[in-house]
Amino acid sequence: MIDLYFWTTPNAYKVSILLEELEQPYRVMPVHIGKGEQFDPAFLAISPNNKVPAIVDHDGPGGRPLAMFESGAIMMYLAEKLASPLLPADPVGRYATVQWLMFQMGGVGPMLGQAHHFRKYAPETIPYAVERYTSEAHRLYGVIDRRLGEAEYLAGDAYTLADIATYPWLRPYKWQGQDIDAWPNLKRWYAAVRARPAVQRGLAVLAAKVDRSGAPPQGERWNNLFGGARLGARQA
Ligand SMILES: N[C@@H](CCC(=O)N[C@@H](CS)C(=O)NCC(=O)O)C(=O)O
Repeated sequence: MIDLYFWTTPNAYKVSILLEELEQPYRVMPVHIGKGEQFDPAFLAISPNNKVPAIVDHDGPGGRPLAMFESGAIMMYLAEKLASPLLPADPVGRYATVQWLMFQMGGVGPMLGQAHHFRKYAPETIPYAVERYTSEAHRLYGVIDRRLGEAEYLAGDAYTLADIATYPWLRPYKWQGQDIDAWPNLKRWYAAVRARPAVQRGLAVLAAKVDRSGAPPQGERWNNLFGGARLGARQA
């Protein structure tokens, strides 16, 4: 059995979608990051960077429990454990998948996350930051669109971890100031990924567990996510 520690964020959806694609049984454990639950010592023992997602695989290597954080590493571990074609065995397909997964982890996630932050969550509008991250999001959408103009999926002919990792980050494209209609190849891929039953299940299973209005966090919740409470929580 796998425990998935999550909040309803793109990085956590990557793992629930993958677990659905792999048809693995798992339990979902909410970590309310607005309330500061990511700083609980029990969670920090699993995820020392105080972020979701994290997993505990109670049937890890050697039959022992294995705790992991960082969504890309978790995805590679699960796909490799199950010898899934979502992480192809042949070196060309495998490293194409790893390459586009790293592109998501190092580029798409952090940059689009900053676009969310400065466009939606920042307490004041900082035009330089809004422009910087909105235009970087636009550039990344262009990279994805060009890639999907030459291949059906990010890593080539087959749907892989790279697509699962990227899709949840593009869902809030309006938050990032982007227009999906401007990118025909990306739009074709987006519709194909969204139509997958495992994708729908992976999104629904987490959303059903939490009561979330979608309104930007304020007050104490903002402070736990972005403010000085974060340093105090680590020192407590
Ligand atoms: N690189 C990490 C990023 C994880 C991440 O940023 N998680 C956010 C939600 S999407 C979080 O848990 N934030 C809580 C915090 O920073 O205290 C991954 O891909 O797993």
